[in-house]
This record gives sequence, C-alpha cells and structure tokens, in this order.
Amino acid sequence: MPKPSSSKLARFSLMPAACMALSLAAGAVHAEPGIDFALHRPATGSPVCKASEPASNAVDGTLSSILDKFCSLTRPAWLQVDLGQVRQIREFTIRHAGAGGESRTWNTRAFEILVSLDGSHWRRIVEVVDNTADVSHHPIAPVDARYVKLVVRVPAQDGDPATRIFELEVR
Ligand SMILES: [Ca+2]
Repeated sequence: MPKPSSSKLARFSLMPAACMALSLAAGAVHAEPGIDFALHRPATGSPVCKASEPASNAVDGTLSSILDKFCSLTRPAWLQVDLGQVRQIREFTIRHAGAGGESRTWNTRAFEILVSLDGSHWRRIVEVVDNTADVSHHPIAPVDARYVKLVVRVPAQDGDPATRIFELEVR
C-alpha cells in the first residue's frame, strides 16, 4: 500500500462519503454528509476573470489553490450547474474566498440560489444579504430540481468587484 500523500492538494481534496468518518476525525475540509449532486457536473457562468478560473472550478470538489475558483467581474455574476437529472435537494454549501485561501474580505456578501426543472423556469429558494462566512450552508425544505443557479448581487465585503466561488455543493 502506498503511503497517503501529505501534499496540500491531497489534504484539501474533498472526500467520498465512504471516507467521511475518517475525514471528520482528521479535521478535513469536507464534512457534510451525502452525495454532492453538483460534483463534476457541467457548469456555466458569466464571463470569467481569467481562463484559469472557469465555472467548472466551482464544481471540481477541490480547494487546491487560490485559482481553484469561479471568478467573474460581471454584476450580477451567475453560476449555473446541470445536475444531469432531477434530484431532491435539501441543502447548498458554498465555499467562498476565505475557504480557498484568499482574503475573507472577499467572501461573497449577497447572493441568491435559484432552481429549475427545465433550465427555463426558475424559482428562487435562497436569498442571502449579509454573509461573512468562509463556508455558508443553506438548508431548505426539500425541492426537486435539475438545474441550480447562483446569482451574486454583492461579491465581497469591501467593495471588491470580483465574484469568487471556490465550490458550490448541492445535496
Ligand atoms: Ca474548486
């Protein structure tokens, strides 16, 4: 058996459910139970800050570097994920700038989460106006949806114009 890697990348890699107990014991970043329906699903979004910070960075399950995020200067910025099939959703988790090693003053301040069955008709089910946390959790009454869209109204705490989303998780 090879020894587990102790690299930063491995340490921040999000773990499958089978490793959850071990992850919790080790104080891993990823502690939420259940399958992340958004993980590695197709993601699109508003125009990116740079080519190395595409929408797909927000559903890749990792916080490997400060570039491992979706970044957009559009306002409002948006990030949309196709879950591939209709899922019953109970919670969203968003990992903001501080979770990815950037300044906490860049944590997303105000945003909305919308869901859709067909990608055309949207229903807003989360609205946040005053987030300061590195990682925000948004439990909801269970809802069936295939598409999830994050719309960022105020991208930072300090007036910085860039939206920075390291992970958008859907459970
Ligand atoms: Ca990421």
